[in-house]
Amino acid sequence: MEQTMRWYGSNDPVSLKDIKQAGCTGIVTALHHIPNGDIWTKEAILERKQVIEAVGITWSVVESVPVHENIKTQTGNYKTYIENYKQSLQNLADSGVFNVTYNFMPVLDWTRTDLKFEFRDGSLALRFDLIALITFDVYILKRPNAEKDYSEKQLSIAKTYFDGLSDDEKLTLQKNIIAGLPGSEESFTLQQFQKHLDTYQDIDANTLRKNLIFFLNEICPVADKAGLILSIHPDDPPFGILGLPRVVSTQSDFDAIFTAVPNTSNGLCFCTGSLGARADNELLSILSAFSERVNFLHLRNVKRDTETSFYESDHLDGDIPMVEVVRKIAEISKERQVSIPVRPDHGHQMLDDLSKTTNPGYSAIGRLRGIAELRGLELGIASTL
Ligand code: DNO
Repeated sequence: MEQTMRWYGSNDPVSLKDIKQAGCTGIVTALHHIPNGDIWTKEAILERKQVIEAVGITWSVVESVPVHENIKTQTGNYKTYIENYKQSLQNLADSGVFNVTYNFMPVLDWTRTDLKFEFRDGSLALRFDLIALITFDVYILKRPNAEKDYSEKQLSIAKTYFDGLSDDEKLTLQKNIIAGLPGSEESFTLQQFQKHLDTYQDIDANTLRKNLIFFLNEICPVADKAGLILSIHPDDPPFGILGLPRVVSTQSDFDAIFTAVPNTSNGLCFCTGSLGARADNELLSILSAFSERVNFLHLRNVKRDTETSFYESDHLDGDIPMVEVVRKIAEISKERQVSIPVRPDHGHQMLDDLSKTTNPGYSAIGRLRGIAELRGLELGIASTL
């Protein structure tokens, strides 16, 4: 695996030199300052590339070139946004950056309800609890008809939970969900958020899938020709939230995507933490089924702790069989003769980072621990192959 870390640009409290010292040879980054939907110019791409290369490392993966909401809903100027997307891809390839990640999650990118969950060793982890999400949905956002999506039991547990929250805690929950986690390019007020949800009123999973396939049929030929590989990131969490449709959550979702658009550039980002939040996702089976199409790896573990929640555990400890996953990746890499870029996906806020302002999930030390453990695991396994 080619070891990388995500870097958010010059505002990131973790520097390129820090990432290099963690043993990484590659960087995962995006031009976050460019508004969603606009073309990434060659100048802007090359400028970022030079900053990275000046430290003696390379820009391995773009995460993400965001997909404009109009493309997902096929409304407004979506055709222009698709043309812009193609141009950004071409400009990336012309600048020597060939691996591009994106997602097709409606409105929100990844979602957590608690950004400071105290892990058993005192470090802080990210957590998702459906009850907290229902609380937000029904009692804070007050989405019209939201109650219909939940059982009586869920609603009553959520009401008790809501009644126990202070005003500050309610605000924190709201912010955690809609103020934008690192990497998600959007941040909303309650009103704006509801307006965005409304645009999906007539869009069910079938329509969203159709829109994704339309988009892929447009961009994949451009990517094929330019020598680019694309990696769709799975939904996080991998099930419907807030009444929104989801189409990148399971093995059969991937099947539908790759069957409809078999182009060689059409690949996936194998994110163990996203997929593994769902007990019925067989990670090893997904990896085997699409072994040729895995272009990028996000390795982290999750622990499904109650019926409704999961938290991000240590990289080698949790419900994901990380040893088997890395063994399978080592086998695939050997067979394909490639070194697939990997990043330690998230890490706990720990040690000195506890007193610093860090991007949730993206502090230096927790990720350093993650990549170090994964590197050791891979070396150990490789020596047996
Ligand atoms: C969270 C990330 C996501 C992911 C995007 C990909 O930590 O895994 O932000 O990068 O969904 O487009």
